Formats: sequence, C-alpha cells, structure tokens
Amino acid sequence: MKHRFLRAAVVLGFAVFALNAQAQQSHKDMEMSGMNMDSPKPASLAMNEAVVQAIDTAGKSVTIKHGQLKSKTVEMPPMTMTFPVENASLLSTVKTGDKVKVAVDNVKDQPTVTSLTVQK
Ligand SMILES: [Cu+2]
Repeated sequence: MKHRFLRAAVVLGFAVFALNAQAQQSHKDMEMSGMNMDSPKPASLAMNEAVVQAIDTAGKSVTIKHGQLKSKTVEMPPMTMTFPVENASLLSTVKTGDKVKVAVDNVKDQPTVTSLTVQK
C-alpha cells in the first residue's frame, strides 16, 4: 500500500515537472515572437507612400499627395488632400517635397495621419 502511494507520487511529480517544462518552453516561444514583432513594423500599422505638398504646423495638418491608401479604418484612391495629424510633433520631421510613408486611421470619425516618416 505504501509502495503504491510512493509510485503515484513519483508519477505525479514527473507530470508536474513535465508540465512545468512545457510552460517554460511556450513562454520562451512567446518571447521570441514578441521580439519579432518589434521589427520591422507591426502589421496593424499600414504604411502608404505619399509626397508632402504642404505643412500647417499651427493647424496641425499636412497636405499630401498619396497613392492608394488602405488601413484598418480608411481606404481611398490616390489623391492630394489635407489630413489632420494626430501628433503635431510628426510635422517637425518632414518638409515640403519629402517622400514619406504615412499611416492613416480614423480618429474621431476623421481620417488622420497617425504616423509620418521620411522615406530614405
Ligand atoms: Cu485621400
């Protein structure tokens, strides 16, 4: 009887050990995929090519000539138009004539530039 109990304990102990090892393994996998997401860009941030036509720092807006634009919330054909920018500091990084990559998303029901980076 005592012998049997011991055996059960050993089996149980091993099972816990195996589960633990598995948990650690999947934790490692998660960290790996988390790192992969940092670069290049998260898939949710759809970047579109555009050319800066005008910058309005006071009005927190930028006029761009954009190509076919597609994001999770906004989709439109190529055109030149003025977008409000989510963060005015984005405007300090670009100048008229720059080729840029923009991300546009609906913010308060208005297509808004949420990311703006100069193409190199
Ligand atoms: Cu447009």
